[in-house]
Amino acid sequence: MKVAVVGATGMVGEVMLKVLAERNFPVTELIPVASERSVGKTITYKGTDYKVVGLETAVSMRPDIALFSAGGDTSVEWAPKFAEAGTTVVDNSSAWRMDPTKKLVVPEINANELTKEDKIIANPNCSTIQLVMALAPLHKAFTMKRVVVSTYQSVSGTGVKAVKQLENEIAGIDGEMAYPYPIGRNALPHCDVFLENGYTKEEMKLAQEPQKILSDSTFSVSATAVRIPTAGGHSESVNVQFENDFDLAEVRKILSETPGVVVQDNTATNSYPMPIYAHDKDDVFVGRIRRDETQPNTLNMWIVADNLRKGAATNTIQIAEYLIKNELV
Ligand code: A2P
Ligand code: 11C
Repeated sequence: MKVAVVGATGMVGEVMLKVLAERNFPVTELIPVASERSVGKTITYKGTDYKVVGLETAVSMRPDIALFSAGGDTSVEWAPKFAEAGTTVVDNSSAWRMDPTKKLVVPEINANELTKEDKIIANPNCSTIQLVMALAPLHKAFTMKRVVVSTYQSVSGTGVKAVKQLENEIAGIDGEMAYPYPIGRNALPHCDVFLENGYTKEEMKLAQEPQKILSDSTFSVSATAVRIPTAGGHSESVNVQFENDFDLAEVRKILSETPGVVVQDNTATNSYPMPIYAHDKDDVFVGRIRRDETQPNTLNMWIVADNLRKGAATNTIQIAEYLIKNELV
């Protein structure tokens, strides 16, 4: 496969290259793509050097697959140009996620929706992916009615500038600010921009994307998204009300049998998911599984995943792997 990585010099792009190599993705020719600023720079992939090219050049090279993580504006303008040239685009930006003509895919849940006609496929938001990975099998078993989620999101979700802000604060250096306030020793109830309804864009992604991925609008999600000073890995406190009652042992069994989900839940040994353990792993970790004692049929749990891996690069590459395996590309 001729594979273009659009945004290859960025935070997610770099992880994409790492995950492609780790998983032995069938790359016959790699096309690293970035902005004009980076054209001509060298990227090393599996010991071979590749020159970064611009978007125009990349389209003319007609890759089989283009993995996009270069921001929404780049995706809006360029994904259709690649698609017209016959390339299948898997896009990690928010540009196409809620477009009714595009599929929004978490492979473990709804890759079976994909067809040869899908030339632009959307990868969900990082905090959505880890949430639905745990919710989907439980929804199947007990039917969700309402989810209340509060997130604890790492600075890597914002990008390089935010990682630098945290590092500068720790080192006591006055530098450029990615957030309106210090992030070290702080928590900002503010991920992405505020919207007219008082929610942030991140919170609305959590409210809307799960319904599309599960093809079901009979349940609702209410979200509060918070930025905390962790370097990598998003955490979520999740309260789920089901239509039907459940048994906690059954919940643990279902989750532990779900591919891509790892149950880490033993209070006797202080075993629970944490960003430092989820870091650099592809699984979604679930723990603190317990009954909400204030309301029938309601569960509390804690979900952690590496936002740059399963939340972004890994999920995108798993979609591409599915396309190849099923001869859809
Ligand atoms: P560049 O490094 O040349 O700026 P991050 O999300 O970490 O900020 O990375 C964004 C990625 O998207 C980088 O690889 C960046 O390239 C790339 N990018 C940003 N804007 C454009 C653009 N207009 N055209 C192509 N690539 C872009
Ligand atoms: C964050 N979820 O952590 C964001 C990052 O829509 O793909 C990814 C934004 C997106 O702030």
